[in-house]
Parts: sequence; C-alpha cells; structure tokens
Amino acid sequence: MEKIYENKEQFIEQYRQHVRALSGKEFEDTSDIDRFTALANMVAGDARVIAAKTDERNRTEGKKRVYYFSIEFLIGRLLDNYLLNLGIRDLVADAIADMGGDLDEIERQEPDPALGNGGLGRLAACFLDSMAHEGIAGYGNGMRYRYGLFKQEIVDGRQVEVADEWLSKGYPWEVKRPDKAVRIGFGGHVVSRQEGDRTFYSVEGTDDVLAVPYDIPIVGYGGETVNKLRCWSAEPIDDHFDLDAFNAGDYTGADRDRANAEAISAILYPNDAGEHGRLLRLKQEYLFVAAGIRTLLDTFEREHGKAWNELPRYVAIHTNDTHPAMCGPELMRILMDEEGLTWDDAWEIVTNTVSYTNHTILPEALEKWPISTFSTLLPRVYQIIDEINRRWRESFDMSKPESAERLRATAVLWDGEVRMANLSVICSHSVNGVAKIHSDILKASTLKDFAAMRPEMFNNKTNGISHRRFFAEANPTYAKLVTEAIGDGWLDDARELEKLTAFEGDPAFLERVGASKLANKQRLADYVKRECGLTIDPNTVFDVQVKRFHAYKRQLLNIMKVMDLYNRRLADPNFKIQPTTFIFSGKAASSYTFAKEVIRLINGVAEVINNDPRVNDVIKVCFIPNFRVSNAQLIYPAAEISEQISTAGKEASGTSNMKLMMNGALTLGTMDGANIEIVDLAGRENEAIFGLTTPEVDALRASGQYFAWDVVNSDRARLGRIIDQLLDGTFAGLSGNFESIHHELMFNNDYDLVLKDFHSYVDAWESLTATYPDAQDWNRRALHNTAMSGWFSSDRTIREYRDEIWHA
Ligand code: H2P
Repeated sequence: MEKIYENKEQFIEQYRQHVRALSGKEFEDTSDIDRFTALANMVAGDARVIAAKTDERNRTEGKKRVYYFSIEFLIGRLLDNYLLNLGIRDLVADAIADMGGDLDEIERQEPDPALGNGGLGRLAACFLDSMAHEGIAGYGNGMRYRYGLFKQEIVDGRQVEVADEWLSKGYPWEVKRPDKAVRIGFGGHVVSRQEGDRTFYSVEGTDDVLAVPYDIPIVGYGGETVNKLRCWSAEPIDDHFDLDAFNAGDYTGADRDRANAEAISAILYPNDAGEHGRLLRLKQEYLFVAAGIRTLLDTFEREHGKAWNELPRYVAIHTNDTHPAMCGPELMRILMDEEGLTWDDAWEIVTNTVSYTNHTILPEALEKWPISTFSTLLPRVYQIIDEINRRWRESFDMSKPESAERLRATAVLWDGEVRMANLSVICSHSVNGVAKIHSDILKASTLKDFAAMRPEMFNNKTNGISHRRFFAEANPTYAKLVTEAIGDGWLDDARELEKLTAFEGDPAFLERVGASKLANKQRLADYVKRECGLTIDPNTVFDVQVKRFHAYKRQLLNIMKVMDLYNRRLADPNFKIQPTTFIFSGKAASSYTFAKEVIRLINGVAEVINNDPRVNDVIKVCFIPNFRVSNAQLIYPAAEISEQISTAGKEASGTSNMKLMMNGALTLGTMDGANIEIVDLAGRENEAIFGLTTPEVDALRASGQYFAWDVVNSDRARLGRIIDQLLDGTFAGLSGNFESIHHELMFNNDYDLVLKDFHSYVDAWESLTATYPDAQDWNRRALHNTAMSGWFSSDRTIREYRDEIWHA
C-alpha cells in the first residue's frame, strides 16, 4: 500500500495547515468539532485524489461500471474506517496524541447519519466498502435525506421520534455537484408526434424539480480504489423566490417552491406498517432513479458514444429491493423517447443490464402503488409499465391450464395497483435472495410462478458484513489478539480467520479472548452509564438483541423470557439463574403501534426488575436508545449471546447475526435466515438452536389447529402468569398496561407463534447459560465462531455478485 504520509511529522504539518485554513486558529485553540472537520476534510481530499486515479484506471482499462441503486445507505461514521482503509490509523492517532489531542474524541464528533432503517441500508453500505476493496468500479446511487429516519428518545418507556439534524454542523465528506444536477418532471400529460412510421412520446406541462447530487468518497481497504456514493437532494428549479410576497410579509409563501421541492428529500420513510401510498415516497423513488440513470448514461456516452447496445457490456444496474424498480421503465423511456431505439432493442438492453435483490417475503413489504396515483404523477413511465404488462400477458399461452393462475401471480398491473416486485423481476436478468433459505422460499412460494417460468434467473447471494468495520474497527482489543496470532492478512481476506481454529486448544489464548470480551463489556457498560444512567455489571452474561423492531423478529418473545425468569425467581429464591444483562436496542417505525408497544413493555419490565433488589443481582434489562451504526459498534463486541429468534421462514437473512458471530457471541436462534449458514459453518454444538422450523411453521398454520388459548391454558403457572401480567399492573408503572400486546397474543391468535416457541426458547436459554461458568469452554466456542465467520465478509458476497450477476 502506498503511504499517503511519509511519517508523523509530515502528517502533523499538513494537518496543522488544514486546521488553520478552516478555523483560522492554531490546533491548540480549536474545539474537537473543528479538529474533526479539518481532519475529515483533509482525508476526503486525499481520497478524492485517489478517486481521480481510480477513475483514470477504470477508463483506460474499459472496466464495467456497477451502479448500486438503493433508497437507503446506512454508512455510519467514516473517519476511523477511512484511516484504517488507508493504512494510516495508527500513525494519525500517534501524531494527534503528540499534538495534545485525542483521535477517539475527534472521531466522536462525526455525525452518524440515519439514512437507512436497518439491515437493508447497512448491507448497501457494506457492499460499497467491499466493491472498493475488490477493485470494482462500483457506485452507490441513493438519496440525501435532510433528516434521515428519526432520532429515537425514550420518554416514560415510550419511543418518541425527533428530527435528526445530522447536517447541522456540516458534513465534510460530501461535495455538492450543481454541475451534475438533473431536471426531474412530475405530472403533466403525454403527447405524441409522428416521424415516418414511428410515434414518439414526450411529456408536457410537468412540475419540475432539480435533483442535485452530493458525492461521498468510498475508500477501499488497501487505498488502491476510491469509488463514490452519489446521494440526490431535491431543490426548486430556478428563480423560485417571490420577492413581492416577501415584501408583503408573506415569508412562508415567498419560499413555497423551495419548501415543496425540498420536502421530497426531507425524510426517509420507515420500511413497514402503513407508509405505502405516500406520494412523497413515490417522488423520492422516481427522483433518485431518474437522476441516477441520466448520469450513468452520460458517463457511458462520454466513454462509448451512443453505442447503446453495448450498455450491458459496460454497465450493470443493480436494484436493491423494489424501491428502485423504475430503473427498467425509466431506461426504456430514455432509450426510446430520447435516443430513438425501438421497443425490442431497448428491452433487450434493459433486461440485460438490470438485476434485482429481494430482501423480504412479507407481503406488506412488497411495494404496490395505486394506478391512479402512479399514472398521474408519472404518466409516461406508467404508459411504459402498461406496455410491459401488456406484452407480458401476451406471452402467455392461455390454453395451458396453469396460465391463468400464473398470470394473476406475475402481472405487473393487477387490481388497480402497480406491483413493484413483479416489475422488478420482469425487467431483470437476475433475481436473488439474501440467504439460502430465503432464496429457496422465493422460488418455492413468494415468486414461484416466475421461478417455474424462468428458473435460470434465480440465484442466492447470502448477505455479508464489512469485517473491517464490524470487527477490526469495532473490536480493537480482539482484533489485535487475532493479528498477533495469525498476522494481519485477514483484514484483506477474511477467510484467513479460520487459522484461529489452531488456538482453540490453547488455554492461555482462550483466556486472552475472555479478557478482551470483558474489556469490551466494560466499554459498553461505561456507555450505558453515560447514556442511560444505568449501571450494568460486566461480570454478568451480556445477552443482546439489536435490530429494527418488528413482530416477526420477536423481541416480545425475548422480554417474555425475562418476565418468566423474574417470576420464577420471586416464587423460589433458590431458582438458579446465571446472572445476565439483557440488552435491547432498535427503532420501531413511527406508525407501527405494536412494535412501539413492545419497546414500552421492555422498558416497563426494565423499570421493575432493575429496581427490585430481590432479583437485580441476577437480572438486569437495558434498552439502549437510538440504535445506529456508531453505538452498534460498541454493542456487538460486548455481546456473548446473540438473540436471533425470528419465527422460522420470516427473517430473510439477518446481518446482526453475522456481526455478533464474528465478535464471538454464540447464537441463540431459530433455524431461520442466515442462522442456518451460521450453524453449517460453526456446528450446531457451538450455537443454541430452538423452536419450530419453517416446514413446521407452515404445517401448523396450514392445519388451522393452532390455538393460543390452549397453549396458555396448558401452562397457567408460567405462561398464564406472564399473559396476566400484561394487564394486571405489574409492569405498568411507567406508562400503563399492555392491552394491545395481550390482544395480539390471545385474540389475534399469536400470529408469530411466540407462545408456541416459548418453552423451547427458555429451555435453550437456560441450557446455554448453564455452560457459561466453564469460561474456557465458552471462550473456545466464542473463538470458534469468530474463526468460522470469515465467510460472512461482504467481500465474499460481492465477489459472488461480481462473478455471477454483474460479470464485472
Ligand atoms: C431486511 C431483512 C433482513 C436482511 C436485510 C438485508 C429487509 O432488513 O429483513 O433479513 O438481512 O434486509 O438483506 P431489516 O429487517 O433489518 O430491515
């Protein structure tokens, strides 16, 4: 790796200059935020120099470019990651210490933008890291939300959403590129014009906004490749400001156009419960798709002229979930309406360029838009979708008995709605799921008709994580130990972690694994004390469930286990519990009442248990507010048990399971998502598996023989008591009882089978924690999990996408 700075002295000199140029002060007189801004500016500048070289190289080598379209990129803080990737982290830390500063403190000034909901957005960010590491010319194309999702605060146990002003202190990584702005039209009406035997279409009378890009450099490990993430922001077109209105005192009215345009990129929508049908969301989707397609075509044209039939050879467009589903129709529109290609030629190009990843089988998450809304907002794109749908229908031989049902399942337009998942499949040459079981379920049920018709386009790409961010950077004590043992080649190639298996029989090494875990637990305990005022004991087991709140993820099952342990201990003070701290973190979509009630229940239970001296030496419950990439990096390394307890068949993959495994936590989980691959890699004996399997869940549901009341009545003593406690005031101190949870379990017949899996879950937890006192064996299993986790590096995932989908 070429060094950017020869030595500390050279770095210090340049850094001082940067600080002076930005703040007009000497380093010693600046605040940490000034120091951060200057350092990030400087690193971003260095990165852009490498980016220019990368671009030059890509051009001369005629590399295929991959555009990853995603409405979410949960990138986290970048400074530490970039210093590591550029190979200068230690040098910079030392130098700043010599200057009397503290790199950690400086890094904590960086905003942690909430530009994603959870796993999907974080996956996209890990992919950017890995594409740069693998030397792929890969670009993120997304949205720059002014407020992101929301900042979560907990008030009386309840989640309260507040705007996240992540841009208020400036964001030194981004560069605004007004010269690359794209005009985007909404509404209007389609007009046609005849040229010979061809009809050309265009849209008149549109309401336009400007999509303005902000570029963020993406630094690959090794410092050879710097790619970029382009995020689009909406602005009004031009002279929007109404001076007359302003002078007449109508300040809001004077700037109305700006407010209307900027609303499009103001917030990120939560990805579940009741947000569909929102016009702004549809505008967001079109804005980042249309602007992204426009710029990638400009780049192509600069390099290859108008040889559009070569597009699939030089460009891959990957659509992350259904939000960018308009990539296909928008590309059709430009190729036909602006470049004059025929439908057939354009279609050939589109379907060979576009590919699609599905992330969920939950029907409510497969986007659908009312045709009336869609066709009014985007008349020409709709017309193209209508034609795609018509041709699709025509391709069916209706004399075959299966055709009617297949058409019903695969049509794009149905029941007055545009079905974005079907559109995504039809416009693509490849469809993948994100873990083996998920890809199988897609083929066997969710998209089974497509799979029957076009089996060759379906494939699996099991998710991955950036092991550099979530292990090397998040867990420096453990990473150091690993590097001492096997060298630092694992940073480049995570498969090398497997060499750690040689140390599984080495008691001294295992003791150091344990010591590093303890240090990480202490670090998290300090954070919890600072953030929540709660004291947690690093000598207890740290049992962790951190992820978006959703019924199928069953945070409810976890807290019911805690209630059960509490009840049994009160009933019998000799009931043995391995002292444990139960740690939860995650956001619930603002409109998702049930998920928010589960958060309230967890905090209600925490309030009681943490203040009850009869139990709080063996159980503590800790809800860490505002889960985000930066505090996740403190939580994963401290975890000993990884709770992955979704109803089997529902979690497409999960990625916290991988992050926790890599950091040496043992999985307590169902056979769901990538838990299955975890078990395959590390061995079932090194995890704790419980609960119904997917076929058992399906069979039980199909039988119609599941009755929540029966399950509860068969165990009045434990389950019955918990159910009663939802209503009897036991945990109501902060803000009342939990009627809606009670109702969901008992009157909606427990759709997620929480009660059904309850006993096998609690038993599995008890057996697992009973093995905790044998520290050496526990540490051995932890080490084994780390050793076998290298396969989950997103470098591996990206190589599979590269070789099998993008052919880049
Ligand atoms: C989703 C799925 C996860 C998957 C992730 C990335 C939508 O993330 O549910 O199972 O691992 O995409 O593919 P999440 O639930 O965390 O929002």
